[in-house]
Amino acid sequence: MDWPARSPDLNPIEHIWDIMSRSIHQRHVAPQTVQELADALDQVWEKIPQETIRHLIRSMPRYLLYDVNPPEGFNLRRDVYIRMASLVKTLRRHGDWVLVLPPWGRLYHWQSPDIHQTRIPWGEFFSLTSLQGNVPVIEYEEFIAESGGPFIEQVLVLQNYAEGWTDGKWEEKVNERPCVERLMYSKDKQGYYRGWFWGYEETRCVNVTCLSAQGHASMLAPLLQNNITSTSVMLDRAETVLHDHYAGKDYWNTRRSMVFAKHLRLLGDEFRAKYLNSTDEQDQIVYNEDWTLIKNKLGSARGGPYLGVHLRRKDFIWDHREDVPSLKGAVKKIMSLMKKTKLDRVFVATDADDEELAELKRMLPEMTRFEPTWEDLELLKDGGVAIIDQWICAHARFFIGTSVSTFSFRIHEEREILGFEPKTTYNRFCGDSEKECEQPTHWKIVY
Ligand SMILES: Nc1nc2c(ncn2[C@@H]2O[C@H](COP(=O)(O)OP(=O)(O)O)[C@@H](O)[C@H]2O)c(=O)[nH]1
Ligand SMILES: [Mg+2]
Repeated sequence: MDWPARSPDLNPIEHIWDIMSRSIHQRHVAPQTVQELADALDQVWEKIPQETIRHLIRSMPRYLLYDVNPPEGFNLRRDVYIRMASLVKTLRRHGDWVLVLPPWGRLYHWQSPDIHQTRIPWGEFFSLTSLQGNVPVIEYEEFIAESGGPFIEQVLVLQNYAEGWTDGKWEEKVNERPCVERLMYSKDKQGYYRGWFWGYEETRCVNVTCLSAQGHASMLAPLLQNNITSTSVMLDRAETVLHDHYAGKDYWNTRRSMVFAKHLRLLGDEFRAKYLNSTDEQDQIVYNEDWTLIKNKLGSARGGPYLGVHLRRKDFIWDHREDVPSLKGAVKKIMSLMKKTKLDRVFVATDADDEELAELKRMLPEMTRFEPTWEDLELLKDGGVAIIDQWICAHARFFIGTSVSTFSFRIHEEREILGFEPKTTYNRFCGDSEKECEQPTHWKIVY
């Protein structure tokens, strides 16, 4: 290799470092190799000014990984991504941080039998180039490849404070504390920590500690920047920290960048055209592959000639929530909405079991559903089918969802991006005997 000439403002050590970090960026050298070189330079190290070392560390790529409490579903996880993207943006003000996307899998709701549903990369559900237009992200397998192996230096398990809020007073704080819950990581014979790591069994971790945290995501930035020198840091239970600014400009930028993967959008569009007489052109929906170019005025989108319904069942009915309707109650509402909106087609997205589905079809014969064949399902997975359902609901002329379902919330956001009149979006079913049936909040899009 030809060594570039040293620029006069760099001392020899800085010069070497400069070459090394450029090699990392160009993916010629793994950060591990650099670490080894740095170790070899240890003797001369002491002679380098502190300021230079700080500068050097800042110029190294660093990886932020994260995971979420296992029982949490797909759509809350999408929300946690927004919090982490925001944290990485803050971190990037002082260093070359990259967000590593936690592979999908082992979600409680993804129960379709006989299909492989772990280690699913984000690219199967979302457009990676779109995500990258917001913040640098890589898949976990890319992290393994470029960081030298399935090896995470530091896991920080986030938790609440054992003592709760002191004196009932809310304040933002973060401290290393003893672990409150049983640790989901254990040491192997070599002294490395092993854990779930998204089904990548060979992943090892050097150090696991617990961190009590109370506050917004970017509150963790100073600690990650100054107190931790590891190249790769994973935040487990990342849902513990809150949004930096819920529904602000940064929130919406990240949300807009979460474009569904193209094959899922295409399948959704084909279904709309074939069964619902709905195309973007007829529906007056302006769309662009590049999310940064979509700035539709609220009220500009007309939507396809059908009523979109998200009817959440399963765990939402098992604990007899009073804000969730009976099937009969839901059908009654759907029929009255069809009359009011003069729409004769209804698209239903639901997680209802077979028995409830049969009942629903009996009471509402005009309903349409996206029903994947087994082959489709094997290809798309439960997550892909859920996204197609969301996509079709997002294009309906009028939408009604289920109370406090993050699945419905994500549809609201999608419709907000497409430019629907809020009245056609922020609607939900009421429980059969619910007294005050408050409708969902309109979180206005910010550009
Ligand atoms: N295909 C499909 N899946 C659904 C629907 N409703 C719920 N699900 C499944 O159930 C999960 C619900 O969990 P989650 O995403 O956490 O949303 P929430 O529990 O409603 O807030 C989804 O991720 C889907 O896997 C639906 O209408 N269509
Ligand atoms: Mg859930």
